[in-house]
Amino acid sequence: MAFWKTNGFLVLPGFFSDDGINRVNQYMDELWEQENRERSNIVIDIFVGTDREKRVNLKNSPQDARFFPFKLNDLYLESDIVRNVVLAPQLVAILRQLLGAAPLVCNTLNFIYGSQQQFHTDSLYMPAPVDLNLAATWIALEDCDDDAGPLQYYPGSHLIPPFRFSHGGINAKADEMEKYAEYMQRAVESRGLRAERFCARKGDMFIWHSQLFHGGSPIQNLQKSRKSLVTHYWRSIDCPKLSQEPVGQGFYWKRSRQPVPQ
Ligand SMILES: O=C(O)CCC(=O)C(=O)O
Ligand SMILES: [Fe+2]
Repeated sequence: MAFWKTNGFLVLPGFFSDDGINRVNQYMDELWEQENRERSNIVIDIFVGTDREKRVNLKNSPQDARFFPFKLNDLYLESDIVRNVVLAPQLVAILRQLLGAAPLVCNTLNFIYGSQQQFHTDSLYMPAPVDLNLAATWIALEDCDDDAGPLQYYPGSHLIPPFRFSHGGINAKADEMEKYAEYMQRAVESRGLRAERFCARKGDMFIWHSQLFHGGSPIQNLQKSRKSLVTHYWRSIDCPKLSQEPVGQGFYWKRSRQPVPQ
């Protein structure tokens, strides 16, 4: 807890056994098989033939989307293999301590390649319903080399007071993102913070705080995958209006799928 409070993250080496991880990888591979793809309701953010990510239904995505960076959204809604990993009782016990209450899965993301996502705080995109009660986990589904675009982060950046957008909140307002980035850059520099990278081994887990400034480093070698499972958690008690299901002493939000632009 002391390390978490000072640094805003935890590294748990070898937290998951190969068995659990292999089941997720096998499930992921099977998803791309033609008949499973066609039957699925899964929503994917792809980066093929577009500068920015584009949200589409997996069944309508180009066949080669799987060979380029993408995010598969909310597989926890589809598969108890994923649910049982992201709400494993030993993990739930840790999240209960960090959040001070039972965790609620609010989304999951599956990556094969690095995200190359700019430095950000997750409260921009899924601010906790109460205070800063959000935590996220990054589970390595394989070893990650330094040139595969590892997760990067500034230890201690979670203590930077959140940037306030003109609407008064901390969730992103698209036309003020430059101001946000300047504010955060100045804040990490004035505190003398230095970015670190998480070059994980399969089964390792990284947990971070709502306000940890982090992103995906550039992929130096496009041949290299970097399979990972990211989960964002709120607190169950902070979300009395959401439909929740229990697993492993924690909960998941039985949400509707991310809307796909027509
Ligand atoms: O895995 C990454 O590169 C970044 C993922 C991330 O920042 C997120 O999903 O919140
Ligand atoms: Fe993030």
